[in-house]
Amino acid sequence: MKNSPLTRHPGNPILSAKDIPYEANLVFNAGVVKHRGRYVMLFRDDYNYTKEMFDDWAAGKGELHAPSCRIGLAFSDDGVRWKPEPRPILEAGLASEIMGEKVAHAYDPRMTVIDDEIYFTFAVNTCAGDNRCGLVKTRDFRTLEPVTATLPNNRNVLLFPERIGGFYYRLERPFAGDAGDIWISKSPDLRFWGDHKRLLDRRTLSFCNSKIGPGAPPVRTERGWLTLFHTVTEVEKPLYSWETPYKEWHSKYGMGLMLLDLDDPLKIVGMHAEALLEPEAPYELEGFRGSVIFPGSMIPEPDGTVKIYYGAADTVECLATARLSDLLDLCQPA
Ligand code: BMA
Repeated sequence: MKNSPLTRHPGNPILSAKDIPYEANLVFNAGVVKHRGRYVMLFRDDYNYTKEMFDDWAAGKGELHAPSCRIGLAFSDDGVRWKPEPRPILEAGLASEIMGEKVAHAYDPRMTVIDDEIYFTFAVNTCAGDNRCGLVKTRDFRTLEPVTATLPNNRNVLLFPERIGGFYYRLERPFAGDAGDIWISKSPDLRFWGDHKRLLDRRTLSFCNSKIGPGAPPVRTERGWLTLFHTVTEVEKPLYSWETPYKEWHSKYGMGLMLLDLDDPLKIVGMHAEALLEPEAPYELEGFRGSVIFPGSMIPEPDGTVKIYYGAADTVECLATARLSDLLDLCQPA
């Protein structure tokens, strides 16, 4: 494999459908935090959506239908071995209440701890035909307190873990027309967001040719806020996907890395000039949508390493580790 400061965990995938005690077919795109001494994971569970369904359809035997997406919860003492809770925590019904309109799916959670409180964002597909992001606060994952929700179309939102100059900050990816850049905005109270600014223009990156989106909530380091994002490269040759021959898949997803100014996160102070991780392992290349790496969290550890959690092939959840100092050294002045 390519020379990278990242090490894929030998036990990958660290969570997949077989580990879930309720109906699950694709378990991926998780958000993870360390809170009060244990690791907490929210993961996306697509169910009622199997490879057999596509195989049967290709053999002229069955019908194709869309997946149902919901969000599950798991805990871990070491960040590697996970114990999923017996039930999902957020399905379309509750997501509709939170969003104030009927939604069909809840997916792609991103979690942040601020002042010892857990917040998470999640994407929804609305029955009106667009996508939005909700933000909730929770103590126990049983009661989800709605905080705010975005306009469409915006399904990638994540929070900084601290106020900066008295304001909360978030990264997001509004998605209109063919635009798909990373934006930053701020809020006095997590509800009302303003001073929006395009933070990273995808056209400035040499290692992708399509949209980008925020991936892991920023981590405070001595050199700046370190954050991961996802990048999309459209390729000519169809990539492996269960959907083929129904629909070809041409989008390769990778991981980018950048550093933002600690006091003024509207300034990019460092950028890794190439992808930090690209799909290469079998579990990243083969699945519902092969060649997809979708980062959702980066957790700094006391020994100077970080744990990076990412969804692979829209099918399983994986872990990679790196030395924080190696990642910082990769970020060249922007
Ligand atoms: C994005 C989102 C992600 C998914 C990715 C690749 O647009 O829908 O949930 O992992 O596409 O299919």
